[in-house]
Amino acid sequence: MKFNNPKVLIIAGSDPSGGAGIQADIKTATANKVYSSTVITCLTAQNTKKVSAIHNPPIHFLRSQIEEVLEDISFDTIKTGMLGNSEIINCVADVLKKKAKRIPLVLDPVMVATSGDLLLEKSAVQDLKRKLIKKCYIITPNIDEAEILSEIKIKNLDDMKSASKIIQKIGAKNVLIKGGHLKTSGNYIYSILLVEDGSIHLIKNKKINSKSFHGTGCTLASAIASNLAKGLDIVDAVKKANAYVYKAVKNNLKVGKGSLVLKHF
Ligand code: PXL
Repeated sequence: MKFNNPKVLIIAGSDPSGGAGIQADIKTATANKVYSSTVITCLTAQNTKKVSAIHNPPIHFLRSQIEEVLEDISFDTIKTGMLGNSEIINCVADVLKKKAKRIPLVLDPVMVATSGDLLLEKSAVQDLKRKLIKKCYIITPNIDEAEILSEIKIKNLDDMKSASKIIQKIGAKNVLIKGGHLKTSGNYIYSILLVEDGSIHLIKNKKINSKSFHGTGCTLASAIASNLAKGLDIVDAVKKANAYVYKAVKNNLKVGKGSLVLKHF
């Protein structure tokens, strides 16, 4: 291990059900033995079934939160989750550009919740691309997000590879496209990791049969950020994070009436 006191800064939204968002991020970092600081971009009112309301803090207050922790603590990685709208994206991008230029950014381009509720205003996609994706070390879209970002339809592994190359051209150094939402038959889910050097790595997971899981995307991105903070290289960081999520999904918990949540312990 490169660092003996790894620290990740998480910039994301709150999910009071505890299944996704910043709550899932903290559980993941802790289970992976990494210290986490958390900047809250927004509060959501939600449970395992639905999101009913979103409350954004005043933008100057969001800025203060990020500036205060960055001024004090040296982070090894930063992870962003739900950013909500263009104003929030622009604020986060601006502070990171000024105060955290050299810290690797793990960007989960959160757009839609498992429940189907919209978590990013459609008009904000261009700012996400221009201001943050351009600067990130790794981006972790699912199929739907990868389609929106690459502007191509994704029906199979070849399409995933094409989309990953388009997204890398936007500026993301490494691109992980998660295949969980791909409508294919068979017993496996395939994800692909396109690395800086152009190599493509296939990640294969046995399907776990259940309706849906809440918080898998947040957990995966936080596990990647935690592993990078510990000094793992990108391929090992992603593979180890994938194994962590797989186990947490397999051991899932039913805490409410909707989606199942991940078991981090
Ligand atoms: O999983 C995406 C996500 C991210 N952040 C928050 C969420 C969700 C999904 O529900 O609520 C706050």
